[in-house]
Amino acid sequence: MCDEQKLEHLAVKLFEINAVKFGEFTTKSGIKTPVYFDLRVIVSYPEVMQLISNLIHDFALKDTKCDHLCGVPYTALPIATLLSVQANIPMLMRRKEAKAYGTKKMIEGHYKAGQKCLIIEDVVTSGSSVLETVKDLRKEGLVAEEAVIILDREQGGRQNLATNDVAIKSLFTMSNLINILVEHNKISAQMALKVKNYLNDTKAPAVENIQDRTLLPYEKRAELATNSIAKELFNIMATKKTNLCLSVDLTTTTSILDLLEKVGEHVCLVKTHIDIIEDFSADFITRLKSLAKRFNFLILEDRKYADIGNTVSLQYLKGLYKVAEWADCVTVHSLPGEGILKALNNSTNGVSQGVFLLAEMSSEGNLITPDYTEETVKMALKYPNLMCGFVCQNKSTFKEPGLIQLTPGVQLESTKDGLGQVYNTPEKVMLEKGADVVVVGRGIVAAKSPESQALVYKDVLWKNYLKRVSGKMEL
Ligand code: S5P
Repeated sequence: MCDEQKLEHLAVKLFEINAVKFGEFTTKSGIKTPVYFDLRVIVSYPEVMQLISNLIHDFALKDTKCDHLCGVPYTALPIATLLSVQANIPMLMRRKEAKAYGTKKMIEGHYKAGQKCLIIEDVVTSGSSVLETVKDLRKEGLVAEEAVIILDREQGGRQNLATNDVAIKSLFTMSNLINILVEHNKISAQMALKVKNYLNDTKAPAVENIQDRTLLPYEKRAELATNSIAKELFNIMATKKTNLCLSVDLTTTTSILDLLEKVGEHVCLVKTHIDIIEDFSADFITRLKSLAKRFNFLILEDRKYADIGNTVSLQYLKGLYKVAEWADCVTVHSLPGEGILKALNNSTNGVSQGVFLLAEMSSEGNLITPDYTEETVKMALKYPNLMCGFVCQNKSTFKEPGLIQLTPGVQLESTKDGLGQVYNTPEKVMLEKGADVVVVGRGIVAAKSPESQALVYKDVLWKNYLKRVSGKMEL
């Protein structure tokens, strides 16, 4: 039998075992429907199970590269199992509910973040069940972008899944299943028309968009980072339980070092403006580096380079400050074009370095446009080994989970500073604006007690981070 014939045979079989029924039915949600699917019954028919698994294998698995298969619970589980054995691709199992004791794991099996998982499902109507599984897989850092299904009811599921970056391949669409059944005299042309009209009139509701890097925990994102500094920063955040970056905008070396002695344990990153220091010396850098080591934080020089590649390379490597020798990462404008990234990429002979590209600014009336932001992100994605992430204000700016959103313009109370700076609250930047690392300057350095204020910021930021990765927040 050729595949076409096998499909026809399967369609007829599904009809004969009552896995697909025609008449007057009422769904769980109270909607009347002339067609009803119950593929749970197929477990009673080994021959049908075998047929489905062979067809999916030939149709979708033979030429697909994936590391795992995962069935959407429960109907697709036995099919996924058969396929896993047949194609020799390891399976993952998604729980429907977390265990009440022990690990809270939703995905069982051995896997690594970044691996690709193909989803298997029986019927797609709105796509919400596939999406539930995608969500849990993506929470583990797995790549879930493809689903193979037996039947697409053609009621909007394909589109709903596409908006969440999931492509589906189906053995049958409802229309071609109906056509086969008419051809084999299983249903009348009149019934076929009734079903087709019903499908046209009854679309499934749109589903939520879960395409959201901010739902992943930092330790998973560390595994997805392609730049070594970004990886280290994600890991520091996860171990120190802080995503606070202190902007030490002070003008003397002693004031900076004294402050870092007090707050170093609360921060993951220290941001400097090295050219505002009045008594800069090489000794300052030695002491700064030693604090970074002792308290386990990284150093970001906020130089905001914005010249042609050659000049930026000299500014980065030479001069009084020799930034390349001590800064783990630097901020860079995309304004001059790609040459600036090429120059930095070539500048450090394999020494770990990272770039945060400015895609948006916090200041009022800044001239960055949405097009500029989009082009900046595109430019950055060409340099995966160099890029730590973006200095930006919005979750939608980029979606790559291995990159970091560094968001300045944060204070507990004030909303502006009189010179154009605009502030958001820690809660807002974490829950609405997608910040990963949050930059606080004067909110801490100008406080009566910077030490206790740093702790306040660290705690409120971490509380909101936990809220968002636990999924217990409105998105
Ligand atoms: O858009 C931006 C980008 C940056 S890096 N807006 C900013 O405010 N910054 C920097 O973050 C700015 O240069 C300053 O060092 C810090 C914010 O300081 P604060 O005192 O307003 O919290």
